Amino acid sequence: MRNMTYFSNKIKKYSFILGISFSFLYFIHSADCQANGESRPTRLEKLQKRGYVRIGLSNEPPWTVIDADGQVGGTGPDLTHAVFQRMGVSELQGVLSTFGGLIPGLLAGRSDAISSGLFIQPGRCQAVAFSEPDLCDREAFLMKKGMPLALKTYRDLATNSSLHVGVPAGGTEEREALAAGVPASRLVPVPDGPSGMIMLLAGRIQVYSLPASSAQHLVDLWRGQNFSLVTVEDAPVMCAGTAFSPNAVDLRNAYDRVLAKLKADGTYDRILRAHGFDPSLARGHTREEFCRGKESL
Ligand code: 6CS
Repeated sequence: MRNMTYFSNKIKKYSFILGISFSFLYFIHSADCQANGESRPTRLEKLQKRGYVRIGLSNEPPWTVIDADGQVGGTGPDLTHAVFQRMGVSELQGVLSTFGGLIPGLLAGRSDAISSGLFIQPGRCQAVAFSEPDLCDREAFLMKKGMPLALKTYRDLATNSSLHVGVPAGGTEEREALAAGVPASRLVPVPDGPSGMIMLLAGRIQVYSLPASSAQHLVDLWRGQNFSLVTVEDAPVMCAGTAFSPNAVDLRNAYDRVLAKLKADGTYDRILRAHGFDPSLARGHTREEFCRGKESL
């Protein structure tokens, strides 16, 4: 018994001495690195060295577009690409996801940022670090032509109890509809635009609620099928930002600095106009306002 205690004390003593020695060596090494001007690379430096940035996105033209050959484009990715190119990261790779899977994918490290028209909202600001606002839009309702009801607001959807309303799965429209009093039992999650159109045609839903630019794109794509589009009157203009992991605020800040330069030199306006977005909407508004829960622009 005495031997056991003797050896245990010895082990404790030598562990303590070893611990102190390693800490000292680490301290000397760190001080040496600092003295030689070496420090741990920043997230941006790591991306610059790797040569590409991975962007989480859903396929929702004109916010995001994925060609038949897998090429990534659309307003968000084109803008994000321009920003990262100025930051010294030349290539942009897309990581396709459902809308609801974008934030979990970012937090799990499957992407370096989300550029998919993710609206800046108080709840999301708790989970990710948004850039300053980039793309803004109104909300719209898509319906088959000939809909006998005059539907202009989410409140109209709440009061017409026969309606089933399609909403992007994991998107803001579900939150807006619930807030206006539409019961969850009448909300139908829609995985993507074409599915929403088929659900409208089949009568599974009578209204499809989504951002106006996405709705217009679908109407153009399905022209001849007699869909009508209404701009929602009781929903604010929403603004999206590029989202980063909460551990990557340094990268987000570097991104914001370049985004501000592109807003000033005309590049931002050119990219947004090329995709039919209004560049004036985000101007003068901040992430801070939307994270606080700004009601309307
Ligand atoms: O951020 C959102 O919740 C929404 N943004 C877009 C571009 N489409 C779906 C979703 O509603």
